[in-house]
Amino acid sequence: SDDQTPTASTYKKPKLSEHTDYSRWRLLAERGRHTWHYLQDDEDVKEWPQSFADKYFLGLDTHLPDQPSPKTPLDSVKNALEFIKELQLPPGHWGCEYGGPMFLIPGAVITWVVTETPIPDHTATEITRYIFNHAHPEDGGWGLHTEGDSSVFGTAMNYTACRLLGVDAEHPVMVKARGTLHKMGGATNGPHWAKFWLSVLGVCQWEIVNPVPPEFWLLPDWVPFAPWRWWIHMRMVFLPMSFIWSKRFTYKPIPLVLELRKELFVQDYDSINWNAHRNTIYKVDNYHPKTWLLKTANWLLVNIWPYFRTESFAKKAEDYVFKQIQMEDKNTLFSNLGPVNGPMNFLACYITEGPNAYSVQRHRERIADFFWVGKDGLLMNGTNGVQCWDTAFIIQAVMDAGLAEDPKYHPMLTAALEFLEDQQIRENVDDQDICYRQQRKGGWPFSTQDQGYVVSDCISEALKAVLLLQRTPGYPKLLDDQRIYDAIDTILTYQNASGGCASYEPTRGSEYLEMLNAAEVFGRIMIEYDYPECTTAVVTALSLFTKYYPDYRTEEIKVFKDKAVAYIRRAQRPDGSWYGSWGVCFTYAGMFALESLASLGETYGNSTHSRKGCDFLVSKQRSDGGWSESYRSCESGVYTEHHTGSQVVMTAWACIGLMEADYPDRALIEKGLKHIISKQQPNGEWLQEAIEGVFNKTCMMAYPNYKFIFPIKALGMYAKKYGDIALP
Ligand code: LAN
Repeated sequence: SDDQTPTASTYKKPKLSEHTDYSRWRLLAERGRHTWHYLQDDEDVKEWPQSFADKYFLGLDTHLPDQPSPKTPLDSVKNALEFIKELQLPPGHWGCEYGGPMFLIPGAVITWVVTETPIPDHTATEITRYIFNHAHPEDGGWGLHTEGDSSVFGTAMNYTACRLLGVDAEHPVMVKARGTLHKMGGATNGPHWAKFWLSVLGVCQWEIVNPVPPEFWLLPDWVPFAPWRWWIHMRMVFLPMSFIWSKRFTYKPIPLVLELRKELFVQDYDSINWNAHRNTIYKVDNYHPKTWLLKTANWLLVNIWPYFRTESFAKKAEDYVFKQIQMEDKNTLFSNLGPVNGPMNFLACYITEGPNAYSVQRHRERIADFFWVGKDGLLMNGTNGVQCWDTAFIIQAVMDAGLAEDPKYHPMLTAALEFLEDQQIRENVDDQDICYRQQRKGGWPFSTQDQGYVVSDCISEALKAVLLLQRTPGYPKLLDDQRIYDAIDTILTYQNASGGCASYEPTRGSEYLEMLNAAEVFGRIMIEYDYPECTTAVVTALSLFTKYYPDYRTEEIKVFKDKAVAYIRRAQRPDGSWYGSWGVCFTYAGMFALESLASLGETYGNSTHSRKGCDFLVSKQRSDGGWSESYRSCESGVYTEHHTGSQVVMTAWACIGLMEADYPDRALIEKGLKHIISKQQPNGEWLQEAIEGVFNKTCMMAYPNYKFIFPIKALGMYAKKYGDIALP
């Protein structure tokens, strides 16, 4: 057929080497923005020396001296602070490799290729190194995330990325992965998002993609399933995806695309009935099977709707959607909400405005912010960074340890405070109601002000850090009262009728919307839910605020807190646990929930909820004193132990929760803390263990700075509570 004829394009296969010269990589941190640079010129290498942080992230030798061996909890904290002090970046914040998801790089690579964006050899080399390093040790495929079982999503997408980056089809890694892909039924068994990206590239045909009609965006707001009601990550992905789907954009059939058509399927490309494979899916990919309702809707959209879909109405929808895309680009300075909608918006701009448009240039620059060079290679982070979130936690951890007034930590904390001051969001977005954005003035984002999306708990944690630090003697008061009130005003918009708080916005739609969840690989994605973690951050921020500002919106805050904690009590399971959505899993949520209860004076001694919560955690303590929960808990909803043994981060979470609740058996907490200290390295650091975070039930997310933050917090809390004594 026509589209089997190879066409010339500017695609140039990158030249790969085994690895790059690590001594040439540098992280540039401008305000919060991160970009990695590979210095090819020896002069530049001399002029811009590699920092401690660069070396640490790259896994190079950092030569930090051994610290005196710790005798007390605070000794251990101080050793750790010596280490993380060195990791602070020039603008005052902390960063890290923020990996986990294995479906992000391929979206970016496909976008680069189809938008004729050249891929430098060093970039291609390090991305393939990362993908190779994360192939499944047994079957050579890739999973949804770095610790997951091989799936078609992971394998078909990463295989394609490697080939586009210049890996030969007969390379042993490709041969093995292809074998696994074929065992899983080939790319026609992929989930919706895989079929989408492969159709963009021209390896699949669009009939295999279940419909993504942009017309949805024209629904009136009152319609119960209108997109503005969806969880923000879903609607912001659905937005450009619907545009690209409606355009049926397909890349030119360059020779490599024709080769991939031969490699990714278990049958001859020409014999594939694409429409018949819309719903075929491999079992590992099918965490959330499509409901009868969604299947019916898809059937109608495929078989009936085309007879009614007029060109002019489709055009109207596309135009409206593109306008929304442009608002998202403008409001985030082209950073975009995340690493999925970022490349898709990029492609939508390319389709509409052409290869040299201003918007396309800006996307080409901005996509770099998601990339990070780590010891395993170049990866795409889950967000454009963790700047505000980790910085707020580090400040709080030092405060909890009572060390903020120690002049030794003064420069570090002052710079951190200045960073949070700089990153506070000062205005709402333009046309907030038209683009359905949440009030954000006075808030903080998870990553950077440029990205600009505030989150209930990110505002709260940053606000706590600022309130605590700028009232500590010796620190400047950088935020005046009005800026604090702005933060509170925004926080107070977040409560749901249930009393709980969600993430980016209060919940806007019904749980029934989950029936329209089309991304088979994730669960609980369609709407915002109440989260014990987010709710706790808000409750504790409000408590702290009222302590310092007893007269501002006092009554509302009291009612808010009471309702919020009532939600926390209701969310407790009969066994005393809470399910965590953003960290693994019952241990993480348990820590927060116990803190919420404590903030209203409910502790082990006087509250059944607190007692049951503690008893649950205690029942999971291991004989070495530590805790060790596996990410499998998140998928299954049942507490599951991790096979690798006690984990420092989880042990810290459990100990913090128990201390918040005034758990009476101090020896039990001491045993946990002793485990943490025993794992500390002579230079003050802790080493990375199993993955700590999660989203959407199935996808794991690494939080590398948690191994510093939570041990410091736990040890510091202990010292404050019981005195800085050698642990028995
Ligand atoms: C994050 C990271 C931070 C996280 C916390 C602040 C910890 C949480 O308490 C609230 C939710 C939030 C902000 C969050 C939401 C979902 C994110 C952005 C992520 C887990 C990081 C990556 C993930 C994003 C959805 C990844 C892209 C994948 C899609 C399915 C669109």
